[in-house]
Amino acid sequence: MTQTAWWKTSVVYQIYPRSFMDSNGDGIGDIPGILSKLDYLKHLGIDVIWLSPVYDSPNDDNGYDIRDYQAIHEEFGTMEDLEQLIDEARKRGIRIVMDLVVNHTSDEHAWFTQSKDPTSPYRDYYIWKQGNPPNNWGSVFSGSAWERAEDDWHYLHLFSRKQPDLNWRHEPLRNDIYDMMTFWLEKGIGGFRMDVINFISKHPELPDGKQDDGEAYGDGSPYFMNGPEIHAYLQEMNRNVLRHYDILTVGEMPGASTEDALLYTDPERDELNMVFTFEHMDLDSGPGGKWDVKPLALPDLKKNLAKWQHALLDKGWNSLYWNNHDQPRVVSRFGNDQEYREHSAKMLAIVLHGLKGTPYIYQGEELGMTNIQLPSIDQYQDIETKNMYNERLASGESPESILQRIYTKGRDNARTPMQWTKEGGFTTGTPWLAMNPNHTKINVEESLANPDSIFYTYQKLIQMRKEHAILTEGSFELMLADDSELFTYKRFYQGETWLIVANFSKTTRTVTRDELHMPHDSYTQLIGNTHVNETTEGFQLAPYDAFILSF
Ligand code: TEU
Ligand code: CA
Repeated sequence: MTQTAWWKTSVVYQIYPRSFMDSNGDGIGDIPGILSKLDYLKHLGIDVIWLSPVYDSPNDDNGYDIRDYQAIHEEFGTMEDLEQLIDEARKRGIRIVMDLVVNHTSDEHAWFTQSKDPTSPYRDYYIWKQGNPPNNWGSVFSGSAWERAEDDWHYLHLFSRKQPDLNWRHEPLRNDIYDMMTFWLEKGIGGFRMDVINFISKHPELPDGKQDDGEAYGDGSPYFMNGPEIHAYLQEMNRNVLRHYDILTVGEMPGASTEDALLYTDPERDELNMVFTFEHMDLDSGPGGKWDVKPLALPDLKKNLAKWQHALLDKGWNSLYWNNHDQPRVVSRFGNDQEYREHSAKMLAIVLHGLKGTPYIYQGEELGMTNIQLPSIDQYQDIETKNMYNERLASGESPESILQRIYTKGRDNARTPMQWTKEGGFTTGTPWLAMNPNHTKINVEESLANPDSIFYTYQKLIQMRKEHAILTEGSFELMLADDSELFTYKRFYQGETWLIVANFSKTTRTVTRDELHMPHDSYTQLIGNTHVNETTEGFQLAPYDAFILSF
């Protein structure tokens, strides 16, 4: 038997550097700040840090618009700081995975400034079209996906106009990207998280997308998501770069189905280790997209996660996540951030970490950090949020109504500074984005002091993944798929069965052994946010109770 790959038994912790820890009082998190918190992360027990972009950037999209791939943003520190971070992390058994943003650059990247000249050798590094915009595509961040640069030329930008899309059909561009990746791998990093990597292959004819009545733009996604050359590019990247290193690779892939994911992650195809699916993140949106907010129906979530578990059970691999820097805080979203905040945060942790795959924790998730409600749009920083606000305001929607959408789905919910102490502890200055006022109660200091805190549930779940092969290897079966309150499933490995039971509701529930197809013998409780309570009626579940039993 071959040894299980290290990235299958690892737990990843995502750091959004701007919001993690500020070392010099300018209100912006930085690399020395991260260095000062490595022991905290070691104590939590994580194996890998995924660092959101720290590269030189004009910050139109907080670093996802890169001006220089081989330089560190001066707000974050220096290349020496980053090398020290890699070193100090390694000493603690932690690897650093870097964000790789190569669907687009900043419009201030030297490739793009040169590319504006039609005779430049860099012209074909981007997607330029003469005349009117060649199609009706809209940008993810509102408005057209085409920007007029000079005279009658337009360039494609699927995100902001300061994020022009790279032209992956052009081989010299691909080779430059591979060289840049090698530069980072030679520094000893542990891999890449690849930003919207399934967007890099555009349909060569750039056809119009479907445009609904009353919509200003069409939906180009069928022509740029999982496009015609995507597997060829990833296989080439693998041959040229990835396979020469023992690394973790995860592709961020909106619009990837389980069938796509199997192609991306089947080890025999030599592409990536795993992908981030968006399907479970889209279940509380209506047909109008993420801002068309609707309540989650629990069976949808269970069935979707189960579908992904089954699709990648024998071949390929799943990533597991509730949160990242683009998503609202899960305890506010799928849990209860009021009276059951701690209880439901632990429940969410147990449900996710019981699954097969590599779990990702987003900074502050281990504290049960919550969404924020800022009174005015002026206090928000995120470009997606601000553009959406202006677009809807112009179309006649009231500020109050738009703010409600932002409170539920806005990306700044995830980006408020990390809450270290009851005073805040993130900065001695003014934070770049408001700190959540609940830092007086929800913070690291308090969590570490309380043996019953959410932090220690995460710590234990991480530890369990190291000790029990069933979590990494075991098969999966969803129970009670249509129950709208309970999330229960089983894992099986070498004669052992684990039963994960969670009550996703404020209702008190009973569930019987028969309903759970559970033998009538003894069991051990491995973890929980409560002591399992079985009566002659069955298991008694208080609101948001969750536990794992083995038998
Ligand atoms: O996000 C990809 C993406 O598709 C986003 O539009 C995501 O769906 C959106 O934030 C949800 O509203 C990646 C990064 O994670 C994000 O931070 C960047 O803004 C984006 O790419 C562009 O680089
Ligand atoms: Ca700073």
